[in-house]
Amino acid sequence: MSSISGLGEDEVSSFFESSPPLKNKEGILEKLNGFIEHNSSGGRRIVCVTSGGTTVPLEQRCVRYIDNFSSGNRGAASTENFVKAGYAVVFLYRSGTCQPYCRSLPDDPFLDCFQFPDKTNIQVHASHVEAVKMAVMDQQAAVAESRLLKLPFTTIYEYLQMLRLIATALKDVGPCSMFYLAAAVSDFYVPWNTMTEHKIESGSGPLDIRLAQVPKMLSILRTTWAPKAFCISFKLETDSKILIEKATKALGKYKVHAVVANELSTRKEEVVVVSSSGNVVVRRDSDKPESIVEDNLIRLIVDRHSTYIKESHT
Ligand code: PAZ
Repeated sequence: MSSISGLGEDEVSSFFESSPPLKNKEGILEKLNGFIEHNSSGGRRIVCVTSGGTTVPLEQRCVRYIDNFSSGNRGAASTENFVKAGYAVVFLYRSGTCQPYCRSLPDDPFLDCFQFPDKTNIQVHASHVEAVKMAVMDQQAAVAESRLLKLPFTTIYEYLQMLRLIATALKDVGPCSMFYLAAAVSDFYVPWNTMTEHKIESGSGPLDIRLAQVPKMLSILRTTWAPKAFCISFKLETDSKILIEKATKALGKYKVHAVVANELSTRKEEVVVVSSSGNVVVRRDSDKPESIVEDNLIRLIVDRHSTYIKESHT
């Protein structure tokens, strides 16, 4: 059943009411409020970057789950660029996915980066010295200046509860706040109260699971949680023929300020920023080997955010 406003508020309420409570909610809120207070009182812009995929547990004592694809690379690279542009970043990320400042480290950094010349010393391999030095220095600087707050999630339940906490905590920051929603969020889930507690038994033939649709939280974020925030959502497709059409539809439906459209196989080379002022293709500078698409993307988004803030004050 939908509410009169058509936003599906009933579905949203029942999603949250039936979700398992967020662990350490008070601790998260305390960190979040301190971070927002520190940065907003200094006049700094604050962006919430979401990153990585959400899981959908199939059992309450979860052994099996459905996952959404995302390495977290986009969110991590974008976070670095936002910090460079002067923003404070709440990095809401899937545990175990790519982290800011660690993109140039090997996948298993501790095992690959270090060596023991003797029993009491540890050294970084010459081949990784530069990458480790930059990762440690940049990350420590961002955290020491209170410019980076990392909050991990795993399940769709944790992600949406944390997004709501962040959005409502940022409400008073108004136009100087931004949501940059690069996480790959499940469209379907098993409602907690219909989920079996224990591991699903095998051996009795094929498994039938009925997945419910995850209520669309983007409308609620825009209208209720943080209506004055600048909001960028993402659209991923594997069929390039429908990508722009889908992104344009999402722009109209959720009233976000722009939708970043990307195709799975080319997502590291180019994206299209779809907005009411037209579509802009943003590419990686292919003549510069170090260049990543997020360098140009964040420049454009920051520019658009500046215009939005100016217009909000007039
Ligand atoms: O995390 P990653 O760098 O591997 O990929 C980024 C992405 C494709 C998940 C992101 O750009 C994106 O499109 N997120 C939204 C996905 C969606 O449509 O649900």
